[in-house]
Order: sequence, then structure tokens, then C-alpha cells
Amino acid sequence: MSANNDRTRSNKDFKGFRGFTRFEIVLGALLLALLLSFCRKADVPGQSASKKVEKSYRIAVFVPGVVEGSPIYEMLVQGSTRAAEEHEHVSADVIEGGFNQAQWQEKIMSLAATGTYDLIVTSNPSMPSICAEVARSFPSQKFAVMDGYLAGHPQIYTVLFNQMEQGYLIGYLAGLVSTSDMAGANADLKVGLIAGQHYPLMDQAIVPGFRQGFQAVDSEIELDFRIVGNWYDANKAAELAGAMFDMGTDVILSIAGGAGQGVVTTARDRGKYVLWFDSNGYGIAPGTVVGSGILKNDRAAYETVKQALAGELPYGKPKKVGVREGYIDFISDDDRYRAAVPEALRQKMAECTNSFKSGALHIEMPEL
Ligand code: RBF
Repeated sequence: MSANNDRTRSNKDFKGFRGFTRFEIVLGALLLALLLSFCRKADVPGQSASKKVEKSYRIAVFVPGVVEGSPIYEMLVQGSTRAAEEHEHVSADVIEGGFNQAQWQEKIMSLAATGTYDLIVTSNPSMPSICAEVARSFPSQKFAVMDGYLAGHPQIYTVLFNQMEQGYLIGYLAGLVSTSDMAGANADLKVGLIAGQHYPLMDQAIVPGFRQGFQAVDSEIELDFRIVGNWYDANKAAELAGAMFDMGTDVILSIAGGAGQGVVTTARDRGKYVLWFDSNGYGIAPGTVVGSGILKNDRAAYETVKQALAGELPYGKPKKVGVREGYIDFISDDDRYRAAVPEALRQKMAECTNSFKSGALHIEMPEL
């Protein structure tokens, strides 16, 4: 056989390697490549089958207000986007609803109308009913609301924090500070609370919890409770704080979003005290902010989104969490707290916090 004939041999006749046909070699190589690619996927650390979301999934994070100045919303955004970033095919768009509350429903309605979002995540006690209204027009739209409560709605999942416990903890410190011999404390048995607005969770859970807390220190202590009327007007909040200090209050709990800056400024000028509620506030004005609670809205949002991505979010079944479950706490491991508050008071505060953690103390949230 000539060299030329060799070149024109058909594939069938080709015996390239130890008697295998070219077809058999190509097939073998393909199978090997497939096998290797499977092995490589399984080797990637932390990439388990349950973590992978193959289908694309879009999330809208609706902030009812603005993010800046409101730690509870900063945490909502952080937790939701962190969960989304852990998945290749998941995106999260953050939409600020602004301070005009009358526009929120319409804004969520237009988000739902785009039909592009698998889940709308939001946070505050007024949002479950707004989402329920929108849900009537868009029966396949799903919602997750942090810091809210609604049972039995097949499209809406909610997480409610036990803010009576949160109010109690910070109230207990208010009582300790007001009855102490700290430089800014006076003999009057009066503590203050400045809130952005009235709403059922404020009036029926946070305020009663706060009251129970300071009255556990001294049952004679009275509350001066004032409302800013919005979540941004720092000048108005500063004015309110000034009037309260004039009338004998020496420590004010601020739950007023961006307006809280005004409370802090006045307290610092007057040598009085402020308590912070949702996130570590010691850095805002060391020596003036003498106590800080924490509400782990970031953890709640993160866990909620992860559950939704895994297809395991129990819509209609609200989650309720408090101190014992680790979503609410008092921040005691901060040097600025240790520097501002005498040891004996910190000791009492630690005992109070531990009673909630161990379950010795527990407050049931009212039906709102
Ligand atoms: N808290 C804020 O920090 N900033 C806000 O802009 C804000 N807006 C709210 C609007 C409504 C209608 C309601 C009911 C509550 C709002 N809150 C706001 C309060 C928030 O949900 C929560 O109760 C407090 O932050 C205490 O944890």
C-alpha cells in the first residue's frame, strides 16, 4: 500500500491508538472531560447544591423613607444585598420610597406592575397592610416585611421583633441613669422619649416596655413622651429635647431616624444624656449617648432572603423573635459605654440583660 493510499483510508479503517477507532477516542475524551468538570464543581469550597440558584431571581428592596440616618433601614439594605451577592444569578435593586408615606403604596404598586421582581423586601410596621393592598392586584407577587406582622396571607412573610423587651432593656438603663449620681443626672424622677410619629407598635409595645423598664428601677419615675411628626426634622427634635430638659428630664431615648441628631446636639450642649435604640450609637457622641440597644434587622433580612432563594420562605407564617433568639440586645461591650456609665450601674444592667437571655425574664408582645 502506497503512502497516498494510507492518507485516503476511511475513518473506519483508522487504528490510531492501541486498536481504538477515532470515534471511540473522541467519545472517551468527551466522557473524561465531563467527569472532570463534575469533580471540579464538587471541590469548590462552600458551594453546596442547596446554595446554588440556577434560575435568575430579582429582588426589590423598598425602603419606606430614606436609608441615611435610619440604621434600621441601613440594616435592611445590608442584609438583603449581602444574601443576594452570595448567588450568581440573584440581583437586588434598592428603591427609596421617600418620606411622603401617602406615596408608598403607589410606589410598591408600580414595582409589582413591572412583573420583574420575584420578591419585594421592606421594613416597618405599616408595610404589611400596604403590601396586602398591592397583593390584591398582583396575586403572584411575593413580599417579605421585616419589623412588621401579618398572619395568614399566602403572599406575605413577616418578621416581628419583640420590641417590648427592647424597650424594657433601654428603659431599665434610663431608670438607672436618672436615679444615679452621674454628673448630668438631677433629682427629678423624669425620663424622656422622642419618637418620629405615633404608630401602634410604638404606643402599645415600645412605650409600655420602656415604662416597665424604668419603673422596675423606681416606680415613681414618670415619662415625658414627645413626637417629632416625621423622621427627619432635627431642628424640631432639638427644640423638643430642650423643652424636656427644662422640665426636669435628664435622659432621653431617641427613636426618630435622622431627627435624632437634634436630640443628641441639645443633650450635648446641656450636659444631659441620650439613649439609642436600633444600632450602636456610642460613636455619635461619646459621653452623651450613654446606652445603646441593637435590633438585628440585617440578620433578619439576610436570613429571610436566603430562605426565599431556597424556596423555603413560609409565607403567611410570621416569625417572632426577641432577646432570647439573639435579634435584640443591649450593647455593653463598648469602651464608650464603660467610660460613661459607672460600674455599679453597668453591673445591674448586665443582670437585667442576662435575665432576658436566660429566659428568667420574658415579656409577651401584645396583639397589635
Ligand atoms: N424608623 C426610622 O429609623 N426611620 C424612619 O424613617 C422610620 N419611618 C417609619 C415610618 C412608619 C410609617 C413607621 C410605622 C415606622 C417608622 N420607623 C422609622 C420606625 C421603625 O419602624 C422602628 O419602629 C424603630 O426604628 C424602632 O425600632
